[in-house]
Amino acid sequence: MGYKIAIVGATGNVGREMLNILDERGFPADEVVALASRRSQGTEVSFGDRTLKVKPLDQFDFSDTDIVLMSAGGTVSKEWSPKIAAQGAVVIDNSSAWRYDSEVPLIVPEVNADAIVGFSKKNIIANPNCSTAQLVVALKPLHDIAKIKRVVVSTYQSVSGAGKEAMDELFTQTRAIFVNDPVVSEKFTKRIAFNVIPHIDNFMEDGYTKEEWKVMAETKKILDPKIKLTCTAVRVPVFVSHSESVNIEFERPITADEARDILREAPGCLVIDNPEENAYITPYEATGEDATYISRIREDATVENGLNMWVVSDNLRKGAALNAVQIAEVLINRKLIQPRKKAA
Ligand code: 11C
Repeated sequence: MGYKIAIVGATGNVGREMLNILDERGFPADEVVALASRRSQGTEVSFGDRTLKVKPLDQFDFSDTDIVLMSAGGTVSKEWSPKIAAQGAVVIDNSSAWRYDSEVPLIVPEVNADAIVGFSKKNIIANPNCSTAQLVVALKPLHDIAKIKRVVVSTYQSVSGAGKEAMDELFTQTRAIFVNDPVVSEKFTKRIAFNVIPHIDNFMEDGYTKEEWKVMAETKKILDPKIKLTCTAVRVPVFVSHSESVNIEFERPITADEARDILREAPGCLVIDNPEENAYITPYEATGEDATYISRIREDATVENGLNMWVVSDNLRKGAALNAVQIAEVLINRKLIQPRKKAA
């Protein structure tokens, strides 16, 4: 008997990608159900060569569902994850609603898969913010070797992180500029076409944005609470894939060559780093791929034991849908869940 999986938020950017990834990886599911708000009832979404009709979340009985991949935002997750978990399904949530709860593991399988065992307290597992996921995949192998003291990260985040309407806004504004139409900004505070915006999520009292705070808090929870991290998060006019400029200070010496060799062997990482041949990654090239790409690895002579690197990954895949599916695979491969008895 295989598993019954439900996707909540199946019509969104990440929900659709979850369906693609379940299909691509041959996930051991006997049944996959697409759920969303009543507004999307009857909408069709693709699952491999099949089409699924979207069902309303609030009318669905989860009592024989094994795993729920949630990508419907924090408000829906706050209300629905505990209700679904109480019916015995394990919720893997993509929002920030549960990430900082000490009874909810926050998991990136390449980095802290062992922490997953804590899931049974609430039957909820949290998926990190996209900017955090790719960052910790690249930091973990280096931290294991040379112990990271401090990280300075600047992000260059694609508009898909802000949802489908934000992608439409970049497209519409770009077109409007070419045909001399008025440029309207609704999803972003400023024009995003041919611009960059140093503002993602809400500003907090200390002047940082919530996005910047998330990268800091989540890296500590997933990787090591002793790491000091500061972040500037910036939206750029790119449709998919987030890029990050990462400056790292280590406790022990590590050369760029050593870092390159370590990252070449590290799970989830792909090093493309030969500047003489213009071999480095860009977000356009990382889109649709699963890896966290690392380029431009070089020593930073301005600090003791310092390195710089450029990290790029598809924010809808490793930053969201792929990571969630990988968490589900850890649950299954480690036999932490068994398929439940299905209604006849
Ligand atoms: C963005 N990183 O690019 C955000 C999207 O906490 O899961 C994901 C927000 C989150 O806008």
